Amino acid sequence: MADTHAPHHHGNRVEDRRLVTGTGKYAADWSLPGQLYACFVRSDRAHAEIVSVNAEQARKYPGVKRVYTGEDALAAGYTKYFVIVSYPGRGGKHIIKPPRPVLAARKVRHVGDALAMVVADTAVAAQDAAELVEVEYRDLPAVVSAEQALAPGAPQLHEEAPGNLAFDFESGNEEAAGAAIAQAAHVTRLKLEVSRVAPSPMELRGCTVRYDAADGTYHVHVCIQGINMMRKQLAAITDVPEDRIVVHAQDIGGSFGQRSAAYPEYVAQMMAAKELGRPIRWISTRAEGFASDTHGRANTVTGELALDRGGKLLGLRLDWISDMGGYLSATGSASHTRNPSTCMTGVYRIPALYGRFRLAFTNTVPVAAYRGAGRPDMAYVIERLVSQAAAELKIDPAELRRRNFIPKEAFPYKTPTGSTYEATDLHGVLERALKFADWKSFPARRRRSEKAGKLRGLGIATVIENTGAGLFPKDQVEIEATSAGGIDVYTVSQSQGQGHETSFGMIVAQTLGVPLERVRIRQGVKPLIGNHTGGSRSTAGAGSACKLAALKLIQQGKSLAAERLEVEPSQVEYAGGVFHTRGSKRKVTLGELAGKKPINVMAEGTFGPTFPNGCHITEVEIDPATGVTRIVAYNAVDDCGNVINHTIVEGQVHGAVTQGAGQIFGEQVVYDRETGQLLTGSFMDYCMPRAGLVPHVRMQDYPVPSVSNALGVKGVGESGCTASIPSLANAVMDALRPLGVPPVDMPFTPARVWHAISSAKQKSQ
Ligand code: MCN
Repeated sequence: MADTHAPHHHGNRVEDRRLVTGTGKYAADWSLPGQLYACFVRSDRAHAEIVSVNAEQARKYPGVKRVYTGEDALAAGYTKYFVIVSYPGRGGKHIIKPPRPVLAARKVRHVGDALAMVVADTAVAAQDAAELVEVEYRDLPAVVSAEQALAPGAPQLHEEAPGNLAFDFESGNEEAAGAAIAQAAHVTRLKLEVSRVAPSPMELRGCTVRYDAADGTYHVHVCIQGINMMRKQLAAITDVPEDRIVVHAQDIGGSFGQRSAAYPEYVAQMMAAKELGRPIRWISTRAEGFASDTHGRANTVTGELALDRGGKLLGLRLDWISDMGGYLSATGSASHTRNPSTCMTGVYRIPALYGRFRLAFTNTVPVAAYRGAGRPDMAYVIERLVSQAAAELKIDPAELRRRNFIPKEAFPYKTPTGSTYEATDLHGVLERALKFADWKSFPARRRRSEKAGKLRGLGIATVIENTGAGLFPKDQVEIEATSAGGIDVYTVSQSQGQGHETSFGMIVAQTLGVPLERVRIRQGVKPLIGNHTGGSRSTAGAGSACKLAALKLIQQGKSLAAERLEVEPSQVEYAGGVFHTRGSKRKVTLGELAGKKPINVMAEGTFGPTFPNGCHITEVEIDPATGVTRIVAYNAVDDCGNVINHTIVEGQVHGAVTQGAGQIFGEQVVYDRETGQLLTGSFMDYCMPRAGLVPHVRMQDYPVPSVSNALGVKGVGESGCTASIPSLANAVMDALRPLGVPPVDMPFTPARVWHAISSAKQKSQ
């Protein structure tokens, strides 16, 4: 293990006072003079032709300015959408992107599909009038499962996509994996479903658009993950030049991948803002969010893992079917093809790999990246297969992993699916975690639980993931040192709760040797090149550029100080915000140098990807009488490279573990199979995790510094999801297996677990 340690900081986040005292500024806090209010008319059925939209009554409603329909969207030409996949799939075929008018025209494809927009003086008038819009539909049969959508005879969503197949992608070597499976002494097979979930950040989605006719600029105030990603998409959809779109945002109340997209509502608002000459505001309701904010995961995967008798992994083949919903989202197709395929070998040396990834259209809300974006899904499949294989071969699951890890000397490791893992220490992480979790004495704990009438299970997951490479070629950061001694740092990453003001502030403060209080992080206010916050890349990317910019500031300060102190720059030394001459007492502070004119420096770089990895060991206790599962121990050891701020890292892991636990034990978006109605459209039906679900998450850092960036960090924002999902599922299966329960899938609700136990008991009688 590496002994390099970045300076640790244990302390409160500097942004928290603002955020918890109600002085943050979120999408709904942008209130513009003269603004009008939009309300969307949404489809109440899953799949139908629109015969007519009669807005006559709505138009007459007091306060209504205009009602827009799909025909307006068609007339404006707003029918494209932005999809980040640019690579070909099987046989060189490209992804199919059928048109998507920003207001559905002629056809609706999911419950919640927006087909008209009412604009009025007040939000209430807009809502009242929206209820007066009469839509005549011709119902079509609906399909809400990806597997069924790809089956012959399924209802067709888009003419352009025969068989509802949006994209057919593959990775690895089909022949080699096939041969390995055909010849292996043992093959473990599982069919798994990574449920569709609703990310549900605390802040509701919202947007206010102002059009400035004087210079033809749209000002879009919206919840985002970064100004550049939003502007690029809006420009791509509307053909408005990027320099005529200004995106504004300050605080974001959570996103988890869901806020990166330029949703159709925003474009419809652009259309109205220009035509009506007034700002247009729209704030979603929670129910609208369930039916129109992108969902996450939604994969059905058949996996086959080939091993020899000694438990050596020989090959892995996956048939991966992803549900994309009614339309492609910006990120979903990449999240469910390239993202999972880059880490398909997991932490193991598997000589033969092959994955086929098919993306299907269904009559459901579009699916996009959700915390982990395909990597938790992949980790779930691999780690369930490995633990299942261990059980079948009667090998300790930690030992089976140990035997198959990519050995230390093999790093940097080129995987059979074409990515290159940077160095880590898999054995070190595992051994530390086994000790941390007291793995060896589990049998005693299991017996204790048994005495109390409970089933106890031990789960393990050893995972690795790639952090996002980013859409933009580099990350720029600008620093401005002012005469008052302040250090203003500008980035275009966008914290949604990750605490960048603290961690990026620390990077700059530590590089400059000044107190954190003097540094102010400002996101998205200067037009710089750089990536949005996503793919756990902000620290490696923008964070690295922060460090480079601070170093550049010292360099620049030295030459200014040399002039002021009348010496050669080489004679100037710097420490703690002060430049002084070597051996003499003459000095000048950064603030004094910035006296007349602030000092500005800009630094940039291309960083990443990084490969965070870890081992999470969990224990659950199941009450066989009720099927209720309790997580009784959670132990995480994570290698996220050098740690900038341990408290934030722990918070990130804790939050993501809770989201993983939510998915494993209850969260699931459910559609009615016949009608395509959304059955989980509120928190009354959709089971959000509560604080009591997750016990104290014990976490240890195991830093092996990255070499791909200036800080030696690896991303951590998603690790907790990637590791918790397989670890908790493996714990449940470990508790159930002794009863003869066959593989069960998420969500492990009390009903499902109870049924699994009862049917196993019946069979054994
Ligand atoms: N950090 C650190 N040391 C490291 C790595 C990270 O101190 N070695 C700190 C960072 O400086 C930063 C935080 O941990 O404050 C997360 O950093 P990083 O891993 O670089 O991830 P990003 O900042 O790019 O955040 C994105 C990631 C993603 S992709 C999702 S989804 C997600 C997540 O972060 N969504 C979140 N965490 C979230 N947390 C909150 N509260 N809300 C969301 O919407």
